[in-house]
Amino acid sequence: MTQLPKAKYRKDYQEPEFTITDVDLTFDLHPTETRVKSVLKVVRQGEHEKPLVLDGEQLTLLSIKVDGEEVSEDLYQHDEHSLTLKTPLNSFTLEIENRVNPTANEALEGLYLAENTFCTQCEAEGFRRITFYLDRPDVLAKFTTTVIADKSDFPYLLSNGNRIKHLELENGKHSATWQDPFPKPCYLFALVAGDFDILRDEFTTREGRTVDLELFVDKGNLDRADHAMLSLKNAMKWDEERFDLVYDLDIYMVVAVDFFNMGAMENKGLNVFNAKYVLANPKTATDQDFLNVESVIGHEYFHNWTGNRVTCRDWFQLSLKEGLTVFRDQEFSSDLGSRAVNRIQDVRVIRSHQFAEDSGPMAHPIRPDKVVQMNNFYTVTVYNKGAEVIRMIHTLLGEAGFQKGMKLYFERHDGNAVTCEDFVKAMEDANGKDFTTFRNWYSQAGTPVVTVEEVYDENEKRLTLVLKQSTASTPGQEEKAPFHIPVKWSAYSEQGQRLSLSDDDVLHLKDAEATFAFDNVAEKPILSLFDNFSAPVKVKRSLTDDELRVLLAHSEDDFSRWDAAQSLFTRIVEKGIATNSSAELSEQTIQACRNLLQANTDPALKALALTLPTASTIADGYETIPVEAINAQLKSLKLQLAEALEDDFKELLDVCVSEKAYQLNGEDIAKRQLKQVCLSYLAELGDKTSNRLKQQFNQADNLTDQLGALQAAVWANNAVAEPLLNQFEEQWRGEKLVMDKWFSTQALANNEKTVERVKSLMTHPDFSLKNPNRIYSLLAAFTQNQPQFHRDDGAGYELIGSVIQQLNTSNPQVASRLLSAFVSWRRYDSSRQQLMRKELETLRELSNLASDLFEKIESCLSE
Ligand code: B3K
Ligand code: ZN
Repeated sequence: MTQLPKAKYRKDYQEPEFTITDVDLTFDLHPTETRVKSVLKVVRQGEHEKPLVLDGEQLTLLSIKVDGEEVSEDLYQHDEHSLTLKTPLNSFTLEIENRVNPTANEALEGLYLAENTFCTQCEAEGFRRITFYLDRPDVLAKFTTTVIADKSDFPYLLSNGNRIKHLELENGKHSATWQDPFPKPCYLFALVAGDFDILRDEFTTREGRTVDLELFVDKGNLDRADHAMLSLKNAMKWDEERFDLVYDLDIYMVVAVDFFNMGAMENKGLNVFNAKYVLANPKTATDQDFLNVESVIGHEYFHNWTGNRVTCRDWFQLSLKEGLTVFRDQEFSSDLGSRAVNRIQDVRVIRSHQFAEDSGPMAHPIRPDKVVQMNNFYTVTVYNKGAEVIRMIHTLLGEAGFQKGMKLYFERHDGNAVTCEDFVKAMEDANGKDFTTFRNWYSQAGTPVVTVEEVYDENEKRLTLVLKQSTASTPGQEEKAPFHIPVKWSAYSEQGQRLSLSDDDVLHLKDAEATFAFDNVAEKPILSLFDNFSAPVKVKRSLTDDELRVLLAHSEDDFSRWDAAQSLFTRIVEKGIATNSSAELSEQTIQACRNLLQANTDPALKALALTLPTASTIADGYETIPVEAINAQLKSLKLQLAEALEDDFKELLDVCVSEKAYQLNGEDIAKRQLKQVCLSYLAELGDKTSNRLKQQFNQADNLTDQLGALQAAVWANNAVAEPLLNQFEEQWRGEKLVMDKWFSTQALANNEKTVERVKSLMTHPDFSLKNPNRIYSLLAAFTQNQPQFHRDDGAGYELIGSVIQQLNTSNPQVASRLLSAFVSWRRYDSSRQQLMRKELETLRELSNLASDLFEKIESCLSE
C-alpha cells in the first residue's frame, strides 16, 4: 500500500471553501475511452485565498481551462486523489476534460459498462471517478447533462430531470440533453445508456399534474414489470396521503440493471435498480420478492423528499435520510399489508443482525463519529436502527405530532443539506418537547439492556415495577449515558383478560433506573412490556413459562405474542445448552403451540410464531458462541415440534393448499407462508414427507410453492433433495434471478458437504464473481449458515477468505460485505478464533488492500 487510508471525523466538519452552482456535463460514451467534458460555475465562499481542491480518482486529465483560457501547468497540481487549482478569482467558469474507462470498472462505482449498459453509481463518493468535482453532499448545483453514444447499441440515453434536446449525429451516433431544475449534490447524479423494453404509465398528482412514469427493463422482461409500476403508483399516492408530499418533476424513470452492488439508488428522477427489486411475476418471483419490490420501489421514491429535496450536510449524517426513509418505507408496507407481520420481520432483522453489529468491533452510533471508507457505513445500524430511532420519536409524539414535526422540517430545510440535529430540533420545536436525553440515541452505539423487576404486594394491592438500563462499552465509547427508552405496555390477568392499570400506555425510562408504582391492582398482573418492540433494547426479565404462555395466547399486541413464543423457544435451547442434553419440550408448550395453530389468527402470524429463532439470534445471548450446541439444540427442538404437532401441521397444510390459481393478495400470501412452515416441519420427519414435497414441487403454479418445496427438502436433507435440485436447475438454468435462489438454497443447507458444494457451484455456468447478485446469493448466503460457515476445520473461512482476496481489487464494496462474516471473530472458541484470525491476517498483508477492507480488518484486529 502506498499510503494508509486515513479516518475522517465528524467533529472536523468544515463548510466548503468553494461551491458550484451550475454544472454542464457532456459524455461521449465509449466502452474503454469515454470522454467527459465538465463546465462548472465555481464561487468562492467567504474571505480566503485558498486554492480550489477538487476530488478525482482514476481519471485521465486531458485539459483544464478557467474562463475559457487554458490553465498553465504551474497553476494546477494533479495527484492520485485530487486536482488543486490556484486562482485569485472569486467566481469563474472552470472547464475540464477527462477520460475514463467504463469497461475496466468492475467495482461498479462511478461510470461502468456491464452487459451492454452504461450505468453510474455515485453515492457515496463515486462521482469523483467520473470527473473532478467537489464531491461532498453540501455542494448543491443545477445539472445539465448531454449524453452522446452509438445509436444502434444505445438507443436510450438517460440522465436526471427533463429531456430538453435530442439530436441525430454523424457516424450513427445520437445525443440527448437533460436538465434537472433542482439543485442537487453530485451523489444524486445518474446516467444510463442502453437498449431496453419500456413500460410506460402516468400518475396524476393531487394537484392535477401528470407525471410520466417509465420503467426500463432488459429486452424480453416486460411481463415482469407490472408489479414495480403498480408499487410506484401506490407509493406516490401514499406519500401524498400520509405525509402530504407530492412529486416535483414531470417524469420519473426507473432502470433495472443486472450489475449493481446494492438494492437501488434514488438518483433524482432517474432511479437505478438492481433488477431483483424490479422484475417479478408469479413464476419467477416469490411472494417475498413481490413484497421486496414494493418496499424498495417505495423506499427510493420516498427519498425524493427525505434525501433529495432535503439532503445530508456530510456523510456522518447518513441516517438523516436513510433511517427516516426506512421508517417511511416500513410504514408504507404496513399500511398496504399486514402491520404486525411487517413489524415482526423488521424486528427479526434488528435482532439477528443489528444487535450483532452493535456488540462487535465495528459498532457505531446511527450517526458515526469516525469513518475511513464511507461505503462501510451503509449498515443495519444506520438504516434499521436509524429507523427504530425515528419510530421512537413517532411513539413519543404520536402520528399528528410527528407529522407536525415533518412539516416544520421541510419548511425550514427544503433545498438544503442538513444534519440529524436539524431533524430532531424540528421535531422538538414543532411539539414543544425536550429531546435532550433522547439525543443519546444519535451519539451512542451499543444495545441497552433493560432489567425488569416486578413486585406485587398482595396486601397493599400495589404493583411496583423497577426498570434499570445499562449499555456495555463499545469501541471508543467507554461510558454510556442513559437513553430515553419508551416502554409500551399492557397488562393481563392469569386468565388472559386485559387489565387496565393506568391510562398511560407508554412508560418513560430516562435514567439508569426508574420505579413505577400502580395502586388498586386487584390481582397479580402479567405485564406485556415493550409492546410493538417500542425500543431497540434487550430485555432481562424472569417471567415464568406459564406467564409467557399467557402472553402468547392473550397479549393484544401481535408483536408481543410472537415475542413470547420466541422466548419460550429460546429458553428451551438455552436450557439444553446449559445442561448439555437435549432439552425437553414441555406438554404445556406443545399445547400452547397447538392452540395457536388452531386459533382464529392471521395465518402469517402463526407462521412467524412457529418459526424458531435464528442461530444468530440465539448466539447473541452468549459471550462465546457455542456453535455446535446451538445447532444441535435447534435441530432437536425442530424435530420435537414436528413429531408432537405432526397431525396439526398436516391438517393445516391441507387447509392452506389452494385449489385456486395463484393470486397475489395478503390472504393468499399468508396462507402460503403458513403452508411453508408446516411443510418445513413435516420435512424433518424424513421419507414419509417425500411425496408431499415432490407433489408440491411439481404441481406448483408459482415460484413461492415450488421453491418452498425445494427448500424444505434440501434443508431437511430429505431423500428427494437432490432430484428436486436437478429438476429445478433443468427448468431454470439461464434464468439468473431464479438461479440465485437455487444457489442460496444449497449454500444454506446444513450438512457437512455444504462447503464443498459451494466451492463447486462457483464453477457453475450461471455463477460469476463479477456479478454482485451471484456473490450475495451463493457466498454471502453461505456466511449466514452458522454451523457450516463456522465448520471446525476452518474450510468455510478459507473459502470466503480466498474470495475476499480476489474481490479486493475488482470490487472492494462487495468484498467488504463478505468480510462482515469475520468481524465478530472474538466471539468464537479459541480454535475458531485462530482460524478466523489467520484469514484476517492474510488479508491484512495484501499489498494493495482496499480501504473498505483495511478499515474493518484494523478494527477487528486491534486489541
Ligand atoms: N442510497 C442508496 C445506497 C447507496 C450505497 C452506497 N454504497 C440506496 C438507498 O438507501 O436507498
Ligand atoms: Zn435509502
